[in-house]
Amino acid sequence: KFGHIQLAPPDPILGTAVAYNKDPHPNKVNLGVGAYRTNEGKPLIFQAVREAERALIEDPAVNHEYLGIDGHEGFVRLARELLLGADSPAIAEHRVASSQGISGTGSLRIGAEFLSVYLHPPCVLISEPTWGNHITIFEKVNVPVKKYPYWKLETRGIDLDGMLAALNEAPAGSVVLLHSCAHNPTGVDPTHEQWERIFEVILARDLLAFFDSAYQGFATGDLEADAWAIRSFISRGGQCLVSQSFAKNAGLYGERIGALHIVCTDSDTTERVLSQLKIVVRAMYSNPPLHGALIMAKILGDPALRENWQNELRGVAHRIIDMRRALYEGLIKLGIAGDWTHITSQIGMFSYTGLTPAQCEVMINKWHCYMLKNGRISMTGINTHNVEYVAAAIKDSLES
Ligand code: PLP
Ligand code: TYF
Repeated sequence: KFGHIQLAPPDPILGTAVAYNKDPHPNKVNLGVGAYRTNEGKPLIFQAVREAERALIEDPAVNHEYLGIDGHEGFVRLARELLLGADSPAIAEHRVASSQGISGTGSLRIGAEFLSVYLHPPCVLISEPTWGNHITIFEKVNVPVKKYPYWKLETRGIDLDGMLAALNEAPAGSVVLLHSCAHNPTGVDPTHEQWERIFEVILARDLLAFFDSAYQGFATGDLEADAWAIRSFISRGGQCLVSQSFAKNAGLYGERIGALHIVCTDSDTTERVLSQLKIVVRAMYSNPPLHGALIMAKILGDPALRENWQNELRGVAHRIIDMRRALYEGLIKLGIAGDWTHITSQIGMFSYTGLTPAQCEVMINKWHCYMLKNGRISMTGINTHNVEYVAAAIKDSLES
């Protein structure tokens, strides 16, 4: 029955972690997977998460019953307010259909399936480059995938003209996938003015925006500022989908906690949309996991815990920003050729270094600095102990 099945290639991102773990070299550096590490190279458990978990164990009202199909009501409400703003008119007008999702990926997946079944979009436009799973998720639900230009190598910045031209040429009804902040893998986000030009085209051409919010709080350290693009689009009357993940900003990677929000024009439509979204969920996994929802509901609903979380998150984002500066200064100190200001101007977890695949091979094979072959490094693997080593590795790779 199964003899004809061919071996699938490993995930190129998760594969770097496997290779890193196997390498016995004492100076090895993990610049592959986008997961936060402390300055000591360890995974971080947020204090607020620890406290929330402790409180949950003691709470006699907590049990392990099933959640509803659309998840934990308190979590979903608080998560939606965190993303869209507590004073969001769309929320006040009951125009947002929200369901808990299995982290960002699962929320993207139910959103993609919902679109495929109920809207039959001619295609989804995805940035070139993007997080690889975006492509696979839409392929799985048979929505044709097209790319819009995003990255301009010469400026190591955004190709806004290319992006707008692609949006202008897209068939009406196309879905446009947008990274709401901290673009993966480039680390390049549109400015507010650039976002406004993007939104003008989306609204004028009747396209449907699908925001992926995987890094709220990780770009600037400020949860409000990092939600600006989504809130701005909705304030212009835009309808959209938003997938939301708490993997990064609460360090809850393995708990798979997130949500999908669908912003509609009126409350009656919203009710019908949510009822159908629940049909999508029910056949896929029936109802979502509980633990992460309880943790986030506790943190978001408790002013002291919430503030503690936000402060620690700000520190995390600023450690990354500090490491950008340290890496940049390390490269300058070594007298590296060329302009490396993109290391400090890029935003979020990743830096798109501009290293060629051959130079990446030198980084990996000679220097044991594990990174993606497209030149992406995860800044979270850099710390005060290894930043000079990484700078030396980059300089040597360029000269090899
Ligand atoms: N979207 C982007 C752009 C990502 O980088 C990631 C990966 O972390 C995700 C979505 C989904 O992550 P998760 O499913 O762990 O929430
Ligand atoms: O891009 C990254 O590194 C993160 C983590 O299949 C990740 O988004 C990578 C690959 C994957 C799931 C998560």
